[in-house]
Amino acid sequence: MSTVKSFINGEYVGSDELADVVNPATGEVVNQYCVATEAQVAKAVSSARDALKGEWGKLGTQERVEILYKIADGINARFEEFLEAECLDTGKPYSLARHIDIPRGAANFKIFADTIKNAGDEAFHMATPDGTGALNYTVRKPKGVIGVIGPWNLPLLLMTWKVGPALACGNTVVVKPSEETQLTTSLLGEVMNDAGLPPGVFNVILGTGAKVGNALITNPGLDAITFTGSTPTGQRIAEAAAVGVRDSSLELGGKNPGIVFADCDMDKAVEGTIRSVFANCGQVCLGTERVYVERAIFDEFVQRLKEGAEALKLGDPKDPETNMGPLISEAHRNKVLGYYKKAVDEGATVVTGGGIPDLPSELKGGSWVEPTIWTGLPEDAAVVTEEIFGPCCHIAPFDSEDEVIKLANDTSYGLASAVWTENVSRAHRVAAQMECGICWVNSWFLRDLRTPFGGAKQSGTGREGGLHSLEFYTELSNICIKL
Ligand code: NAD
Ligand code: 6OD
Repeated sequence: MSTVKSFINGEYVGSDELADVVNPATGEVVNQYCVATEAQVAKAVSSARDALKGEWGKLGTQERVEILYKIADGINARFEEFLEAECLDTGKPYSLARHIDIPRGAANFKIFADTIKNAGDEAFHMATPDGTGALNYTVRKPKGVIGVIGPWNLPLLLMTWKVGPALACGNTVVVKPSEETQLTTSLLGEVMNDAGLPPGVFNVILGTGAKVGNALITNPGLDAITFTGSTPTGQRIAEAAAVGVRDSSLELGGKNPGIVFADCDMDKAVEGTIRSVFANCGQVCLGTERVYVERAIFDEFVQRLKEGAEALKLGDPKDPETNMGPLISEAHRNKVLGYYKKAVDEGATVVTGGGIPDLPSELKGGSWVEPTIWTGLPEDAAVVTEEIFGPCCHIAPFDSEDEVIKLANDTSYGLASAVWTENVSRAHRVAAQMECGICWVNSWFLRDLRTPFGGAKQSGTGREGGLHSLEFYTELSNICIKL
């Protein structure tokens, strides 16, 4: 058992208030963490501000790029340590974190180092009445001290997705990871020191959202806040950011549709939908929770999805055969099981699952639930409208393209959608009408990190990714020179 600490001004700092860290696969307390005090939150922000004015603020782009490369190499050099830490905190299968979370966590530093290195500046010649003209050109400056607040589902990946571009642009950061999953963010402090990042550029404060998160977002020393998490917390963060007219970037929840046309490649559609519903135990903001299937193939598709769900192997996260882990916590399991009950109360047909799986005794204390599929509910049922964030979906039939586009868009969220069809004209036509930030055709979770990422409607504001991240993390100045 170790004690996880905040990382402020290049040093690990403890506090007298300790909180337990539970392994969601077993329910055992595996670590403790020191809750950051109010003074430590303030110190993290002031250290980040001081660092802007120090050595870091004087580095050129190429020097920052070299440090970012070293950070990526540092994560890769300690790959197994990051992997163990992430899987202990989240309970996710090693096979998943080995291929997605940890490599992406490292890649986020390289990608944004390359983005800033290759970003051009705008320049415009303008006419003037005296005929000599003027030259306008833009200069990118760091925005300042950025508050980064992360969720627990892909902790390292989603935190570095923000910290990578923030540092690439010359900002300093104060990161508050989710109270459920702090190990990899805290560990990153050592990597930052080893990479030669000056003290105060990267700070981590540990604690709950209500206490430590709130102390951070209400600290006037932040220049902008970037957040990944639920829609209600996103609204609270936007309110806090409005004080002082600070910018915020919000990546929020989803209730994403999957649309399966009769002209799909059935094998691909089934395999892709299984992944999009059950990957990471359904705790992926981009995951599918509503599946619409054209009536001609409805029964076959439901049967095949049922077989796929029942073939998933739940168990020890270290076992390479395991492809589904537990939910993040007992509290989240209670929420998900509440939806499982509500679905039945509202008249669902339970195609598979709906309860707690029977697992070996050492896992019985964990937050496990069965992969679950329902049919037969009306569109206004709770499990069809509300984000559950668990391994479950409702499947409904549809009869026409126009009908399914309406059904898919009839939600207050707008994060992602997946369309399964082999008809290329239909693919373009339907994708263009999806009201969301990303629409996949015949795939899911396939992402070029240079593309814009974010949500429509209540799934968020702003876009990050590639050059779009630079827009959030830099303050653009125009210089106009009269020639
Ligand atoms: P959450 O909103 O409960 O918590 C996210 C973070 O916000 C945590 O670090 C938490 O401590 C902090 N927080 C909570 N209240 C706060 C407050 N008042 N002030 C400051 N910080 C506060 O979300 P979660 O349960 O960690 O994550 C699940 C949710 O995140 C789901 O809704 C999911 O869809 C969403 N999510 C979205 C994306 C995306 O990219 N759009 C990615 C992952 C997760
Ligand atoms: O791929 C990403 O950058 C990203 N933001 C993924 C979000 C996953 C949500 O759980």
